[in-house]
Amino acid sequence: MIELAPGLLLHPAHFSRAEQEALVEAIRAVVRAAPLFTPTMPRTGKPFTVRMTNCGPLGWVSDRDGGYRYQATHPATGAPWPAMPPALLDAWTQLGGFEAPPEACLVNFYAADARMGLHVDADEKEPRAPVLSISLGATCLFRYGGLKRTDRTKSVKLASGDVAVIGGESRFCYHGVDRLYPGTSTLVANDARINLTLRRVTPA
Ligand code: MD3
Ligand code: FE
Repeated sequence: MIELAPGLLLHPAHFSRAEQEALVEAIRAVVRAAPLFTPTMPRTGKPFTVRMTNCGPLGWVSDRDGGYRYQATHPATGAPWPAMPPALLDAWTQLGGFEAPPEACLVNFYAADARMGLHVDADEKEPRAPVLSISLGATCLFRYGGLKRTDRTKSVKLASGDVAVIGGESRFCYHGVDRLYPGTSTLVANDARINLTLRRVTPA
């Protein structure tokens, strides 16, 4: 385990190749039940380059009229989100260090040219709970800074099987994904990357 910043813990290669393959299979089943959608920015309606879906009781969505929010149903199908795979709940129990279970697993699907701009995860109402992030597929260049957008940033590569736990003083730090590195993993086709973030949304 590496402490990148106070409360920002990186567990390199936490998941074995076989465990990563099983996670990808579980996420494929989630995507069959809850198809990937393209979120859009509040007010402007500008599309994200990352496609998303969710599993668990709540899911994160965003569109021009409704803005960023958690809701119990898929924005296109209206169906409840599929259950969280047990392996994800196990990872939260092992690494999350928080008494109550996660309520949302946001699935981010990055095609080779997708990015995520610098932002803070602030839509959750349990600030004591960490965000647990699982990287699968292509290595990415991840950027993280401080509590202000203008604070100096550092960068770290996140590889397939790595888990980051973002809590404590780092929970509301700015972060984003600058780029993917092609040819770094055979786990997901076409140099794509999948990121899973487990979140506690309501007060425990
Ligand atoms: C560092 N996802 O979905 S996860 C997101 O790789 C998101 O897809 C990125 O940011 C991804 O909101 C990064 C890791 C992460 C999450 C929250 C953080 C890192 C963080 C909060 C503070 C600092
Ligand atoms: Fe984030």
